[in-house]
Amino acid sequence: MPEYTKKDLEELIIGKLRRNFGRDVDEATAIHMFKACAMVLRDIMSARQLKTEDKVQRTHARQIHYLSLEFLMGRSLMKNAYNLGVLEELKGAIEDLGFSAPDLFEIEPDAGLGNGGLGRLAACYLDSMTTLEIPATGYTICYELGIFKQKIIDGQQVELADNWLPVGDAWLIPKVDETEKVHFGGRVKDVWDENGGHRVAYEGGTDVLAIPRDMEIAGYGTEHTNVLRLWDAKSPDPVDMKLFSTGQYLKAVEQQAMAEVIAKVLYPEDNHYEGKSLRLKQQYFFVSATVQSICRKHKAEYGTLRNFHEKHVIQINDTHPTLVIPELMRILLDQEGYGWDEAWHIVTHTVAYTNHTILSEALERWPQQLIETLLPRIWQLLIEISNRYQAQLNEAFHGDQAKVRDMAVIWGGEVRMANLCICACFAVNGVSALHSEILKKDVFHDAYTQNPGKFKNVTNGIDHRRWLSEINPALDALIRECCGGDDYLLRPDAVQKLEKYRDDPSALKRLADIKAENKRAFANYVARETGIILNTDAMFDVQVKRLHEYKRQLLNVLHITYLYQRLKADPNFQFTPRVYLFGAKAAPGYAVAKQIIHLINSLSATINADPVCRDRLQVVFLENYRVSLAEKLMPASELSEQISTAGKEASGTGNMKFMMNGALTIGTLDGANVEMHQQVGDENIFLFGLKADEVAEKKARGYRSYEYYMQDAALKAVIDQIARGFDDGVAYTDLTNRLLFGNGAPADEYMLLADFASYRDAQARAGQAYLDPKDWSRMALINIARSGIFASDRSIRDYARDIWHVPVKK
Ligand code: 26W
Repeated sequence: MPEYTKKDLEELIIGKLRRNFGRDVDEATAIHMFKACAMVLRDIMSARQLKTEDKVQRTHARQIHYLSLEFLMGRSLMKNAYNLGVLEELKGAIEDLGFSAPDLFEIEPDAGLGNGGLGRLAACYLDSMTTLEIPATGYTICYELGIFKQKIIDGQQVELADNWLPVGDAWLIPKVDETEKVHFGGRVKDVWDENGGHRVAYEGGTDVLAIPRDMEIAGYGTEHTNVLRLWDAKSPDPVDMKLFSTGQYLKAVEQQAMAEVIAKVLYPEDNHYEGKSLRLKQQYFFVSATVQSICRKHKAEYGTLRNFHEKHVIQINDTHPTLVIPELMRILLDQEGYGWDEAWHIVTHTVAYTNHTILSEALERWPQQLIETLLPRIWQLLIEISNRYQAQLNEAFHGDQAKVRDMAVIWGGEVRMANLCICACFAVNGVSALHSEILKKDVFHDAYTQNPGKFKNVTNGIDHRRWLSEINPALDALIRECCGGDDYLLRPDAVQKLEKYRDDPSALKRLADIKAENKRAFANYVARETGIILNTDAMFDVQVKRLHEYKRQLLNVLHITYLYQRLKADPNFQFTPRVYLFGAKAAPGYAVAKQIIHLINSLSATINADPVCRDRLQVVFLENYRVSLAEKLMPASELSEQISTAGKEASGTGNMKFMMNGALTIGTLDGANVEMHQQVGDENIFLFGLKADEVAEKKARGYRSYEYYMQDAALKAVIDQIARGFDDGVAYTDLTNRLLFGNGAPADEYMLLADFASYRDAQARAGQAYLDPKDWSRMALINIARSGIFASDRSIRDYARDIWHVPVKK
């Protein structure tokens, strides 16, 4: 029996409409209605959150603070109703009040406060930490504009602002009384008191207010409720009255504008570092507000920070929040008056670091000069940390200067954030088995030899309640029937029981029917939104993820072009009909990525208009790929493209979403694909391509893509055609020159040509397998049955056991 009946919810919604919007139901717009529903659920959650907070206080439990510049939350109405166990009641209430529940769910804007994998992972982890009853808080910036909205105009990406707050703020609770002040710039002065005690004082500079806007996070099957704290930036003075009264109107509001731009927009670069001063301001603003807030609450509770590290873990999500290290030092030294050693002990027993990428262009290296002017006190502390560490390294490596240089925190006028994390954190983890091995063997090898115990692995996971049960109700129903009820919602391993049905014709038929129905539903959606009619009889072959060269969307394009040429040359060419679906945002400044999007659209226009491709080959670029689109697409997908150059994709999490929804994977042995392969075996996945060590070896020996081009006539024909272009007359010689000659980068840096033949074979194997629907369905069932290990509940249990040392719900 749910705590709230349909009738209860109706009354609460009507009350909200009246009190907050001054309207009765018959005058309410859909937006009013959405907001009223959100606020009703918000109230339920916030009452529970107060109880959770009381309990944490009473039990003095150890808390997790998950710091991330990105939380890609997506929509929350259905999710929260689901977790609170009132989804059916809410739908009923909405309908009774004269609205369509599906339409209302569609009105909610995605909270797109992230770029891709890293941000979505943080969102899944919040759900699992809460469901497992871990006292945890997420922290991020309340960006006014989330990840840009993508429009495709004349085949090319155009970015539009994503102004989500006017509707999305229904979930947020401002906590003005918990405002913190963050200081920038100015000068540091040493002050000695009469006893010779030393203190620092600041002269000049500016303050920015950080105002929390809290989002409540409901767990599933528990009353435990956590919070995602989103910091908004405001100037302490609305206008500078002195300037204002002397007629300098613009100058008077300048400072306010400066403060408020900090929370204006999410940086849309994924896996690419740019040393922008505003980005550094964002990082420090967010980190400083967070640490101050944690310390303030801790002191109110315990009266001291001496036991801080016993009560808190600060998890650093990639290096973006690394300044938390010197910021906590600053508070302990300057505000609490602790000595260096005690402060350092507390800090280094509090912070833990997760690495999410080994791409060198993603490594953050902040220029000294930027930090020095923007954060003078932090700079002093960084120098001290760096000097002490360097002395330690000199001793440990007996003065081996090459090693000391590689591991240094400050070197050549730059602060290397990853090295700072390695130096200060009590745990460092990668996000898949392969990735964690590469960190130990390669990226952080010397640090690993110094302190092997510090290095851990936690393979990523996804919130299976959202990414399976909620978005794929038909599959959810099948699993419940086969696995003895809804046990699997809290015990994801229970999906294993599905495997008993691997040879049961009726179960396999049912699974195939579910997929077919989901394909039709997705095709209907695409038809409504775009007018494009997808061929639901063909295999849905899907590659959706950020556009990046290492992810090799271009390899997929090479292969589609190859199929097209075969068809043109021989209209009787036999192959399994495909609908190739792409979805990808390119960072606005990433020209090559934008050209690849343009190319996909050129190819798509040509193929879709060519009668020879009718019912056999279709290519569609889905505009504005985002969480809410992924939720519609995953249940309809049949082949999952996970084709990055081995060694480059830290883990991937889209791969797991596809697997759970019964798509088979075509992929390289990269990231978590390796562990997926371990689960399902050679027979249930389409592997191809060089392995990570073979990639490295080939590179070392001198890889020449041109030789593949010259030796494989089909490949040559494909590349030549792409260079010339398709029906729209746009030539892509920039891209093909990059593959053959480099154009500034190493030629074919990501080894598409080396993997092309192997990829083509794997595609053919997948096509062949699809021709036997029963066998395909059997492979899909095995994939689903063995996907439980990729639930984020498992990941969080790993973190809790191996890194955080906190208890979790049994
Ligand atoms: C400073 C610019 C920048 C921005 C974002 C650098 C790096 C990032 C992220 C760390 C990139 C990212 O999202 N990495 C992805 O993290 C996922 C979650 O662990 C992994 O599944 C993906 O493989 C990894 O690419």
